Amino acid sequence: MARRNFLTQSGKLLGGSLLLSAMPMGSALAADAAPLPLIIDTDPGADDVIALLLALSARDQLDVRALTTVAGNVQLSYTSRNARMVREWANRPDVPVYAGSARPMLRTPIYAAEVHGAEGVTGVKVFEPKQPLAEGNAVQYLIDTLASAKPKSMTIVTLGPQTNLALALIQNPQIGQGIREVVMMGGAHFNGGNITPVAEFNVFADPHASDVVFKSGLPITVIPLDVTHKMLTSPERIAHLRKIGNQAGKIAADILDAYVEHDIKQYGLPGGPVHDATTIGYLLRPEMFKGRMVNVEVDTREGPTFGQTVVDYYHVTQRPANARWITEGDAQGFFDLLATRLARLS
Ligand SMILES: [Ca+2]
Repeated sequence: MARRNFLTQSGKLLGGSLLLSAMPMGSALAADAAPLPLIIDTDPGADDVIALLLALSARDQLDVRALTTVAGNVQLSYTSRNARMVREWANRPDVPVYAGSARPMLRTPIYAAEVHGAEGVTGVKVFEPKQPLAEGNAVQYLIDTLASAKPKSMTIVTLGPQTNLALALIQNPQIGQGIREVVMMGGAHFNGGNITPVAEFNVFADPHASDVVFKSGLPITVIPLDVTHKMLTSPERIAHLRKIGNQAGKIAADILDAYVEHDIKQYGLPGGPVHDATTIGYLLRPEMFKGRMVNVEVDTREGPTFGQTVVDYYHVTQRPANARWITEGDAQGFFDLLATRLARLS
């Protein structure tokens, strides 16, 4: 983003004030603002695929500089291949894909193949994409990019375990200067967990990494299970995607038809959540979501609460707020947005 645009955008948000430190958390951009520069860290993952299609379809609002991959839903070789696959589906050869961490920081690796399929994507045929990975590691890419970025200019979206971002912050804490906001899918409070009774998968898969992120002092917005489990597919919503009639709509519908089956059975829900895509929905239409500033701590102790996000929702401690915790979203608005956006792809 050009310096001039950045100032113009800030000026609008702040009623003429250029006090960037006073910029509200959340990603509310003026409709005519320059596209938001961002990096998406991801572990595709069926819902990651929908999220990436949505993000890559929104060139007018999101300036996706790179996809960085991490082991999570499946092993790194699959998440990296799947990210390149989505890039090809979305016809975005301009977006580099960097492979990152193959293992979490400390814990034993875990995967979620029973939800996402052995190779990470449900319902569609996987293939080897033509375009290769970018040279270099995702962690180094984050360090190099964020250390030299304009102050508070880059949004980092994490859709999987936060290993890459945590390692980058450990190796060079100065990179925080370039970050406008971290928007993460992860955590659970009111909803309960989806991998243990209290832990959500992304945080449970690398709690030490999320602990680093929550203690970083960076502006953080969290899209937890509390909201994603309220924004569910329905047969009509999936049919609407299929009716778009293009490749992206068919892929999304095929993936979701297979992916939501597990959640509908497991949780007795009328439809399935599309966790990661909800996060991109928040970036595109933040006014559709509600939440509050809270203190979040991650339990990194071995035991039944390992990987739990401990959320002080009612401010019963004096711990300072370190994140915006989203609890409500406009489900129909989100699925309408998804259909409108995917119609722009081929
Ligand atoms: Ca994911």
